[in-house]
Amino acid sequence: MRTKVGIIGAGPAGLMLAHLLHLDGIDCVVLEKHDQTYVEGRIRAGVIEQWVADLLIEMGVGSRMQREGLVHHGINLSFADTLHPIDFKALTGKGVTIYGQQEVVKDLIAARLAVNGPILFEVDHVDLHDFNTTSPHVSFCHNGKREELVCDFIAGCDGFHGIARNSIPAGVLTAYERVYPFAWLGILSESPPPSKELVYAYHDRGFALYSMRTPTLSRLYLQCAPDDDILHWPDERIWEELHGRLAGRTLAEGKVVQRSITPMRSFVVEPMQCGRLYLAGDAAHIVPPTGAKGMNLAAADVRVLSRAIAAFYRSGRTDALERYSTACLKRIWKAQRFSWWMTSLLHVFPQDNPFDRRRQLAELDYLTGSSAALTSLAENYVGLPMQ
Ligand code: RFL
Ligand code: PHB
Repeated sequence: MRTKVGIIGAGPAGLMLAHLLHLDGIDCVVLEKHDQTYVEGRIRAGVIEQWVADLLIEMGVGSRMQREGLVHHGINLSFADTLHPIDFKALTGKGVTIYGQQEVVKDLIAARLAVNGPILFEVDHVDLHDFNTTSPHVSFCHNGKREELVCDFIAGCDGFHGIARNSIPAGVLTAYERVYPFAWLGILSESPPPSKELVYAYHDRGFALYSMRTPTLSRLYLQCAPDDDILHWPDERIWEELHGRLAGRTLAEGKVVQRSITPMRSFVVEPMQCGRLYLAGDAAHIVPPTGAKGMNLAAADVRVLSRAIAAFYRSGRTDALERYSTACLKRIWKAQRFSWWMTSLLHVFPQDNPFDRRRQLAELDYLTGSSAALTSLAENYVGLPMQ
């Protein structure tokens, strides 16, 4: 098999890259470890920055999002028994769209299949070769047969636990990491959310987030211990904590249809490339989900990468490809800073003492009383401008 770009992973990064390249007339093959049902059912992100929503529409894959997505113009912060609305529209003129990541993935897979774009599910034993030459190739197993994909470029879009980053020889990458002393327990519940806008709650019992997918389907999160076991969280305990951490609103309970625990980390590798292998999305960086930036950063990386690859095929120029990491990392580090700040502001850190709690409350009080501080939160949340 031969193609121009071999893409490892059919998450948001790999699928968006495939469609952007297709729109530029550049062939690619997507290789995915799991089956289509699994990939389309994986429940994760929900918040799409306005420029990403605009890009999906421009790419011709945004019509269902426009129909079914919920446009939000703000969030609420909850602390000291009070709910504080923050109006992004008034502060920045922009908003965000709430639309599940798995719906974006379904729309992108449908678009890929509609143009007969090659996408192989359930591939195994993926290995990357010779990416320090002009003729890299990927070996893998599919339907019990060993296959070889020869390409000009490889895009490692295979997430944090993928193989692309670890295929790069030792000493090339520098990793920067912070692991947080807590995790998020997330549920999907067949019940209406407690507020029209998302609620981010700081509470002595720990952080909680009240989000949604539709007006009758809630996505709810609780701060829990990093080594917590989902078996220790029967429905009654989950609801008791969700009620207890929410100020001034009643929360309807519903059938819990999904539950999982996600560890929290900040992680970046530099550079995000080695020869003709380019890392994009979670393969290169992880943010704690408090800032809702992960999928949006994946979109930013692949927009930069697709343009650099298109410039190469148009004119033979390699300068944009050489600058790929530098161009992406400026935005990534700002999103890291924002995600770390939101996380530090809203979670209870086990090692904190009463002074730290008072300082956190003072910061929340300052934030909600200062239009300068609120504008800073709002412009980061809705997404900093793309260069
Ligand atoms: P993905 O989505 O992990 O996709 C990687 C794909 O690669 C496949 N793969 C392989 N394929 C072939 N060979 C191999 N050896 C392979 N190894 C892996 C995998 O099966 C998978 O299909 O990475 P990608 O595309 O970079 O996308 C990143 C996003 O998924 C992630 O950043 C977000 O989900 C993060 N995130 C959020 N992001 C937002 O922008 N807004 C949010 O509101 C938001 N909330 C969240 C989140 C992530 C969460 N969790 C569960 C981590 C909330 C949560 C709870
Ligand atoms: C979600 O709806 O899943 C969600 C919303 C906001 C976040 C993280 C996740 O910060």
